[in-house]
This record gives sequence, C-alpha cells and structure tokens, in this order.
Amino acid sequence: MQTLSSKQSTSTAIEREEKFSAHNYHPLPVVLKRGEGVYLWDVEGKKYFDFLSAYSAVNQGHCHPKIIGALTEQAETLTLVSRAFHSDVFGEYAEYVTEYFGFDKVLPMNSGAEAVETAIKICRKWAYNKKGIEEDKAKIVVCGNNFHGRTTTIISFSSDATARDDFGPYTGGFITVEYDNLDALKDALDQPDVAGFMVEPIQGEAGVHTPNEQYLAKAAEMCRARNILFIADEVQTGIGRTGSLLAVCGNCTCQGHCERQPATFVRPDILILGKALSGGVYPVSAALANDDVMEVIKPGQHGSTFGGNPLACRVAMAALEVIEDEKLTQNARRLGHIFRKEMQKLVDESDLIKLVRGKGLLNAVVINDSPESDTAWRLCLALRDNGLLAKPTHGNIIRFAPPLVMTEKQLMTCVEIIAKTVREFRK
Ligand code: IF1
Repeated sequence: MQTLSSKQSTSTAIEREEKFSAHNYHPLPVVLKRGEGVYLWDVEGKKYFDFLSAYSAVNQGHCHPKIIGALTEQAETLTLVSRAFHSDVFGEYAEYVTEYFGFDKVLPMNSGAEAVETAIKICRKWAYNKKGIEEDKAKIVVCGNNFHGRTTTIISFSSDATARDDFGPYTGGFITVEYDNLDALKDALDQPDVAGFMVEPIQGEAGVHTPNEQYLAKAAEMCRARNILFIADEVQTGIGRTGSLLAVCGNCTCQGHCERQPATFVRPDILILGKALSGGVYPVSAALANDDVMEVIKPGQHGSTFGGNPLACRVAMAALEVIEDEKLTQNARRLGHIFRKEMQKLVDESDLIKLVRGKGLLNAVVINDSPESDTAWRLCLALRDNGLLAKPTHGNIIRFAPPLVMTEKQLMTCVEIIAKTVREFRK
C-alpha cells in the first residue's frame, strides 16, 4: 500500500508537470523533495548521490547551513529595493566580490544568460567609445559548440540546432571559430572591427571539452596584442568546480591553493559568473571587469530590477566564504584526480565506456555508442535505480559533477555504484 501510494506520488507529480508546464525539458523521471550536502531524496524517500549539482550551481552542497542562514536572516530584514535606491548590503558585496576575484568593478545580474548579455553589451560599448570601431560594426568572436544561455541574442550564435532553430530573426555581429584551434582564432581576430573573444574555458554542454594546455593563455595573449577584449564565461566552470577558483587559471602553479585574486596566467578582461556564485540557492550572476572597461557603462544604460538585491548579495557572500572556509577548490582538484583514475580503470575493463575526460569535479564519460542511441539515457536510469543521479549530454556523453563538498569516502562509494551499474548494464 505504502509503495503504491508513494509510486503514485512520483507519477502524479510528473503527470501534473506534463499537463500544466511547457514541454521545454525532458527530465530524468525522478521527483526530488529534499537535499542536504551531496545527497538528494525523492518523494518516496529514496536517497541519491547528486552527480549533476544543478549543472554546477550547487558546488557548496545542497542547503548549506551557512548560505541558508544568510538567506533567511536577510529575508526577514530586507529583500529588494531595486537600484533606484542604495541598500546597506550592495556596497559591501561589491567590495567583497571584486576583491575575491581581483577586478575593479562588478555589474550584478541574476541569471547566467543575463550576465553573458551584460558582457556583450559592455564589449560593444567599449568598442565604440574606446576602441573607435564605427557604430554598429563591432564583431565578437565566439566558439563552435558553445553554450552561453538561451536569450535571442545568445542563441543567434549557437551551433546547436535544437537551441537555435525557428527562433530567428537572429542577432548579427558574431564570428564563430572552432574551439581549441589557435590558427582559426588568429584568422578571426585579424578580421576588421573585432571587439571581443568570448569563450568557455571548458565547454560544458558540448561534453566537457578541455582545451589544450596553452589554448586559453595563447588566446588571451593574441587578444591583448590586438586590443581585443578576452571574455571568459565561467558560469559553469568557475568557483572551484574545475579544481581552481577559475578555470582560466587552471594551469597556474598554485595547484588550486591560491584563494581570491588567483595568480592566474590568464586574466580575462570581462569575467562572467553565475550558478555557484549563490551555491544554487538563489539566482545570482555577475560580470566583472576593470575600470578602463566597466566605465563605459553609464546610468540608465544597463540593469535589472533584481540585480544586486540585498538577499542576493548576502547569499553570494556566504556562498563564496564557504568555498574558502571548506577549501572546496582544493578538494575538487584532489577528488577529480581520484575520480578520473577510477573511471579510467572502468574504461580499460568495459566496452561500454570509451573514455573519461575533465578537470577537477567537472568530468564526463563517453559511451561507446552513437549520439543517436539511447544507451546513455538508459545508463542514467540504471544509475538512478542504484542511487546516483546524472544526466546525458549530446546523446552519448554522461556528465559527472557532484557537489564539491564530497568526501573521498563518499566518492569511492559513488565509484562503486558507477562500476556496478556499468558492469551489469546490457546495451
Ligand atoms: C539549461 C547546459 C550546463 C552555461 C554557461 C551561461 C549559461 C550556462 C557556460 C546560462 C547555462 C545551463 C543552462 C541549463 C543547462 C545548463 C547547461 F547543459 F545547457 F549547457 F550547465 F552545461 N554560460 N548552462 O553553462 O546560465 O541563464 O541558465 O543561468 O537548462 O538551459 P543561465
């Protein structure tokens, strides 16, 4: 009886969603009710390891007490005044976040896509006001197979047909080059009127593609030599996920040990953050830049009702403190090495998975089947049944990205679940 009624609550929840919500997603059939740290529970009380972390938003773990404490305390005090007035929290946050990442100024927004749009607008305005590009001529170079969000401008330069098709007319002003190809980048940067180059340091949605070691440093250097802004979209890769505070400083010799102002080899002119900036508690995003770039934005030229609200500011400060307090960047780096080593053993032993790649705790395994097959989807269903939640990307790739608060012991339990599931799986 218990099972019957609880089973119905899963199916009822899914049926309701299907009936009353737009069909813009195809979620794994699991209905979650509670989260704590690396764990999630469904409506039937089954416990899972979260291996998606809401696409790397929940780096600090679910319902982190320090972040929830900041949220509830501020929620009872003041939530929103808009930027028509000052709040006592925004200045404190602006100082904190700029010092943390080593930039002069922050422009606060809410979603990742809004922060990307913000970077595009800053870059274009800089092109006209500072670089002297003729009005409406500025070009921004982007990479093939990018994922930067879902606004009409952003999908205009997407190469993913599902994300782009039938949403035209599209916004112009973008040049697409192959990712991780410096020759192609050089040709594009040498075209007239190029103002910026925007890149994901690791392409997440495309299947966790880590570029060659020198790619980002060389790309940044090429931009600098041509007075072109280097724009890093670290919405998914930033804030400890890849074993360094930012993925652009992934090859830094600090081994993930430097906190704040990373001794990065590669300093973006505009840094875009979102997701884990709030620990997945509240939508908080930001574009950061130094004064020579950010000063092109004047009152009334850009903004958002909710951007920089007191609740968001408190949550973000708490979320960034947790990253430092609990040394989550270092943990991601250490556990990432262990995880890939263990997955490599599985690759060697099994026909089902072809390879493992990634950095820190942003990893993916490639399934030995075509992207059109349903093998990765069915493997994710089997992982779910065995107590681990992950999601396929691009058909035959499964992304593994647990919260960074995971312990080594928990990770080894997860490795066992994955190994057992792979061994028992029939294509
Ligand atoms: C969805 C993907 C991840 C991002 C980068 C900006 C944004 C994202 C590098 C926009 C967002 C999300 C969006 C989410 C799925 C997810 C995703 F698979 F689609 F690509 F993480 F890998 N820049 N990525 O990855 O941020 O506006 O969503 O806050 O369902 O669209 P947003």
